[in-house]
Amino acid sequence: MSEHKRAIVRGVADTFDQAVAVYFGTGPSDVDEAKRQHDTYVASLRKFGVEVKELPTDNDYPDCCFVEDQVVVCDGKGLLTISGHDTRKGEQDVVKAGLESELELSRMTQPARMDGGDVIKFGDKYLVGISTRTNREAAQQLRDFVTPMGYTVHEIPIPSNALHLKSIASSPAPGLILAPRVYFDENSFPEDAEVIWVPEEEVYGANTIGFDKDILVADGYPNAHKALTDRGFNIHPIEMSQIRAGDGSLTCLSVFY
Ligand code: CIR
Repeated sequence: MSEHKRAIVRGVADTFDQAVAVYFGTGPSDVDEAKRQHDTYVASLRKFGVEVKELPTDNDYPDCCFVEDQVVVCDGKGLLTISGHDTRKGEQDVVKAGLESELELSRMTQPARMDGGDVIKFGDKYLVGISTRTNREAAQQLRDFVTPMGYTVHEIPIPSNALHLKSIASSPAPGLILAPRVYFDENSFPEDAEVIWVPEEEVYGANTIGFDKDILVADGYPNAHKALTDRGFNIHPIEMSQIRAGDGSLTCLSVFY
């Protein structure tokens, strides 16, 4: 059974063309198209049976659709992060309001800085990217949060040419990781992980969301798609070009709980 049953999402702001964009492009150029792509994303989650709660957007926060960065969820509890980018801290109030009736919430404390895009739940482990947005203090606070629930934390250094762990990797199914080799070394992932390496030029295609045998993927990454279909998965590509232009991937647009 997929772990992806309920999710929050947040609409694309009218100001999305001012989103922070450093890695995948120079910023969104067509906000209406970004909104259409977001609508298709939300419809796709619903198609896979996810109960989706839509939170109001806020034009004061161009990046506010990327809800994933604001909280990390573990077994009915949520740990609110301290955003790794100062302009994004104010996005959290609405995320907190949307989740506080659903989850028991607590907060990280300074000097922790974390974006949820650096966290992959992987069986009984949380893989945590140590990046320009997420520091080791935050990894330790996440460890303190998940250890009582029976999980461990595995830290992974993220090279400076990538935003988050999930900008360059995902776990489309239990035990499986999809990632480009060049961003990682042989010790990056846990020993028991089966890693499918995708070509470097398809790094964006490494971000996926799995629903058992069905996998939501970004359109336009044929080698990543083939690697998944060769393993018997059904892939469901959606257009992400304008979301990508704001450095966002599929996972960034939702928090599953
Ligand atoms: C940022 O730079 O913070 C946003 N423009 C993109 C955040 C993407 N979030 C994610 O990968 N989890």
